[in-house]
Amino acid sequence: MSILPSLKEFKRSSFRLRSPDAALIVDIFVPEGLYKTGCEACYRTKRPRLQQIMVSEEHPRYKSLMLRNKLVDGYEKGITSAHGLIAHGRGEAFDYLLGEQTSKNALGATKAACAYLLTARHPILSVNGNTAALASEEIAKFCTITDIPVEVNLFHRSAERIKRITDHLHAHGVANVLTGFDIIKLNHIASERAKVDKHGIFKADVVFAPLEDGDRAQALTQLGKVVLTVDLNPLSRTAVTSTVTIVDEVTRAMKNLISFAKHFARESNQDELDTLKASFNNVRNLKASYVIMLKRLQSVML
Ligand code: PTJ
Repeated sequence: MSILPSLKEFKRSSFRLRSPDAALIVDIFVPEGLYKTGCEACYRTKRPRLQQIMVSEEHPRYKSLMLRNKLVDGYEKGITSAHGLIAHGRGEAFDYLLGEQTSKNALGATKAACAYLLTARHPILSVNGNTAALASEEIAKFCTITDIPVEVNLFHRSAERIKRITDHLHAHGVANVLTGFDIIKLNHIASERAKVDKHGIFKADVVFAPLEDGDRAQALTQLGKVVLTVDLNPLSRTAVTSTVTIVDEVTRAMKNLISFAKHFARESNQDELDTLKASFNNVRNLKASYVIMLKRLQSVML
């Protein structure tokens, strides 16, 4: 028997809220039986007849649903592209195989990435529509600790989206956002991601680009830059061509990155950071992710 309510039940368990002056009417649907302890979180949407979606913390897929809500919200605000929603689905599939948790090797990669960022001369954090929608708060915290600037760099580039993402990042406390007024076009990139800021990605020696596409990761590496990425798909061209690939979900990875940055800010040790960089092996790290996925598949084989 399905735990999901039928459409009839779903409609019955709805109620309507009015603002005091009755100017705003909000329909709230609380599917009975699905949520045990009331509504801990809600997501507002502009979709007709459905202004709020409640998600209970008790729901077994609470974290996943909240991430989806953030992305749909980003899409409705013109931050995330429609393609970004599909890209997230691919990520989710890989996350399922990883057990939806940070592995030991992902943590090691995050530590190495942090070491690269803290020892760089010109580090930059490249943000796209998915990363902005999912992790703006974490980006703000990380950039405040490290003083690293952000560049908005998009696959589906438009002046409108760049502005919306920049405003969104500012609203979440990211102070230094380069929006690409001083643009240079990089060679060997067959997408709009080739357009980079002269004072950002172009000048950078270390580029941190979560949810990157393979084309640019490869081109940036060929330009002699260190490329750090977050990608749940350890088989992707981005994962294979980057200097450090964190095979983890971007919000989990950013939280861990903040912890490492705080730790290193307290007791910064150049030798330790250099050793971390020198001892990191991306191929070995990716293989460890393949093994995790393989073991998980073996353990659930019917
Ligand atoms: O905002 P734009 O226009 O720059 O577009 C951004 C997307 C993500 C649509 C664009 O860069 C793109 O098409 O990317 P790809 O080539 O689909 O690659 C995205 C990768 O990120 C895939 O390998 C996914 O598995 C992975 N991924 C998706 N969601 C997450 C993720 N990795 C970590 N955390 C996630 N939440």
